[in-house]
Amino acid sequence: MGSFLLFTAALVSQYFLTAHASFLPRFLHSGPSPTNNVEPRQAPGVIAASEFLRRGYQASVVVGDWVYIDGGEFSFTNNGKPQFQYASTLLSIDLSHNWTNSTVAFQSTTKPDGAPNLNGPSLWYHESENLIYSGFAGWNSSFGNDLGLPPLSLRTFRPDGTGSGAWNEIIDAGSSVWSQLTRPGQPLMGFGASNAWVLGGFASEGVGPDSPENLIPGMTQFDMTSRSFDNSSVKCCNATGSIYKGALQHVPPFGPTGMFIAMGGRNGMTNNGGDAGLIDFGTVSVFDPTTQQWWNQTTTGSKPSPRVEFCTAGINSTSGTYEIFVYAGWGTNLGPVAVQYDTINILTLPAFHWISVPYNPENPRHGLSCNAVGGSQILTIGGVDSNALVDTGNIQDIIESTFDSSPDPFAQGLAIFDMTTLAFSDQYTAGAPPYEQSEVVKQFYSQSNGSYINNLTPQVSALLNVTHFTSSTSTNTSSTSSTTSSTPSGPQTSRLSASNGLKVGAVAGIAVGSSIAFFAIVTGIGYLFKRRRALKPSAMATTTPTNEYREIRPVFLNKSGWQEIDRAREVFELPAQSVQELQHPPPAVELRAYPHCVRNGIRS
Ligand SMILES: *[C@@H]1O[C@H](CO)[C@@H](O)[C@H](O)[C@H]1NC(C)=O
Ligand SMILES: *[C@@H]1O[C@H](CO)[C@@H](O)[C@H](O)[C@H]1NC(C)=O
Ligand SMILES: *[C@@H]1O[C@H](CO)[C@@H](O)[C@H](O)[C@H]1NC(C)=O
Ligand SMILES: *[C@@H]1O[C@H](CO)[C@@H](O)[C@H](O)[C@H]1NC(C)=O
Ligand SMILES: *[C@@H]1O[C@H](CO)[C@@H](O)[C@H](O)[C@H]1NC(C)=O
Ligand SMILES: *[C@@H]1O[C@H](CO)[C@@H](O)[C@H](O)[C@H]1NC(C)=O
Ligand SMILES: *[C@@H]1O[C@H](CO)[C@@H](O)[C@H](O)[C@H]1NC(C)=O
Ligand SMILES: *[C@@H]1O[C@H](CO)[C@@H](O)[C@H](O)[C@H]1NC(C)=O
Ligand SMILES: *[C@@H]1O[C@H](CO)[C@@H](O)[C@H](O)[C@H]1NC(C)=O
Ligand SMILES: CC(=O)N[C@H]1CO[C@H](CO)[C@@H](O)[C@@H]1O
Repeated sequence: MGSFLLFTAALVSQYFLTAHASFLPRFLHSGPSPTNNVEPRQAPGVIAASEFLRRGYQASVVVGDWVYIDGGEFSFTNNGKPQFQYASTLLSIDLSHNWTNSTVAFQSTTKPDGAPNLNGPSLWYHESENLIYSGFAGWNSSFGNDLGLPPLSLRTFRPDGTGSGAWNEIIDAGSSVWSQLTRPGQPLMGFGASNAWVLGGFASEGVGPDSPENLIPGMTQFDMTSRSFDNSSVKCCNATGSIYKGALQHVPPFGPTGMFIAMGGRNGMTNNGGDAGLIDFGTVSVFDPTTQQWWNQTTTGSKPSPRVEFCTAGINSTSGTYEIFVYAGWGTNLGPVAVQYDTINILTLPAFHWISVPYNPENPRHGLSCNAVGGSQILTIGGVDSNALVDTGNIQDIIESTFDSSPDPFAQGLAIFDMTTLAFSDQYTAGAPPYEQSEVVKQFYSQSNGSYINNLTPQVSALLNVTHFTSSTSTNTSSTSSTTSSTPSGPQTSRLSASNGLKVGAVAGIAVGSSIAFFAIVTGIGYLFKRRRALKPSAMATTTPTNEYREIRPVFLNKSGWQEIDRAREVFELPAQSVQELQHPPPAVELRAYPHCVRNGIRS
């Protein structure tokens, strides 16, 4: 039951033999390097805007005046040819100065030998120590020659206030701590109040989420103060199995010690196509870290369609509400059907009401990260092309197509979205004034007269009754507002770190980057579109997918698709190894039929 047929690793290794011959050497690079107007690859992971194609599956976190970006993969052109690589350094962007998409500068900081370069890595900030913890979650990149998944270990990075910092291994690979733990791929993760929470996911070293045994049940807590892990069997989220590829958003101002909201993603195994397994946003799950209990909460309003690998960013308003912005992601089909997932929906708390932001979907992306970066701004980073054109059934080709079908229309993959004006903005503005609700959010609260309270689960309502807003000016929550000094995630004042006087925390508390990356799962029958892979930079910008489909081919087959498999073999002479099981699926695309795009008389 529920196992899926995947491509073989053989196809993947074939790719590495043929396509990575022209890799640029990895740089040995020490220290930060401000990199404006960079050469194509002045430093690892830093690409000139003119050569940049895509970035995806990274994680990002805001600490003080910097956003730090770790892990993931990127692509760029070299003499017109696409190149693919995993990120091997820690990048950072200065948030203390204004920048535009043409003036933004990345810094690149080397990582120590042995520090893993993972897709979808965990980056948890512990404010009281000014340390970022990394190394627990994630999986290995599909690109580059660093193939093995490094063993579990835990490292800290101490930001130095200049975009760089110092690494330190605090739990090495030999520790007995790891004997009880599995590195999770694509769990739902969040941190706050000195704890990180890791919900679900699947075993990174296993065969991906295609097999039930490989899904990780329960939730793991990492206590950043005692540096200890605790694995509990707590269930969440209307999930029959395990959950992954969704978001766990920290909401500091509500609840005795804040709260977390799990939303979206995938639930356990997927059955026979459709959107089975995708978790509806009509119910979100509320986690109270104090009692470690989960509660279901239904939502009202205009929710996002079910999806995976979206990003979230949350922010407290000056009106005593907390807004969570859900951006992009995909419904597990590549191609034109993915364009509709270029959306932004706001979940406003305490009402648990969705408001959708009106704009034309045109830049679908998934595997991106988002951070609230001060004032009303969200910085969105990367995201691969969900409207990718796929030319073969080769899994590596499919992965690459999401990196090279089109250069990111956002220069350097970066965009700023203003949560008050609800528009993408031309520039990042340093020192912007505090976030205020947009008109639509204001309007909702003034019209609801507090009637949303009737929709709240009693236990959630009780949590919402404890708030930590510094100025509850025009709030219309029923809050008995209390500023609890024992709540690290509550209002923050600037503080000095012991070592260097770095000002931290003002932004970090509200800026939980959520990199919702992806992993191979095979969920049905995929029909892929052939396209020319010879990538010409001039042509890329104006790629019109529908004009380039030349051929379709069944690729991924699940058990309910046995007939299709047989048919596929007859029709396409699919190589036998194409339907064997992968030892370790590459972090790949989820594919299913594109019924409306059938060409050449072949139908699903
Ligand atoms: C990822 O790591 C696993 C386990 O070390 C390995 O079997 C697999 O080949 C790697 N995959 C890629 C695409 O590098
Ligand atoms: C937590 O424990 C369960 C049961 O032993 C195990 O299946 C799961 O893999 C553990 N979680 C992690 C993240 O290791
Ligand atoms: C949440 O909903 C699911 C599915 O209806 C249910 O199994 C679970 O027990 C509920 N959780 C709580 C705390 O009510
Ligand atoms: C749980 O999922 C089922 C099936 O998708 C749905 O009918 C039900 O309403 C969900 N329950 C909650 C509490 O979300
Ligand atoms: C860069 O910003 C300018 C305005 O400063 C805007 O017109 C343009 O569309 C942006 N370009 C990209 C690629 O994001
Ligand atoms: C940054 O941009 C804002 C908004 O455009 C502007 O008001 C401010 O003067 C700029 N700051 C600097 C130092 O240029
Ligand atoms: C809120 O109150 C106003 C005026 O008192 C009324 O017009 C409106 O219908 C009410 N809205 C709801 C949702 O009850
Ligand atoms: C929350 O506060 C409101 C107003 O004080 C009160 O009516 C309500 O009963 C409280 N809810 C819970 C669950 O305590
Ligand atoms: C919002 O949260 C930030 C960070 O915790 C805090 O500094 C700020 O005072 C809060 N604003 C309000 C209005 O509560
Ligand atoms: C102005 C306004 O909307 N006031 C409402 C605030 O919320 C309470 C319920 O907590 C309502 O009773 C008020 O009418």
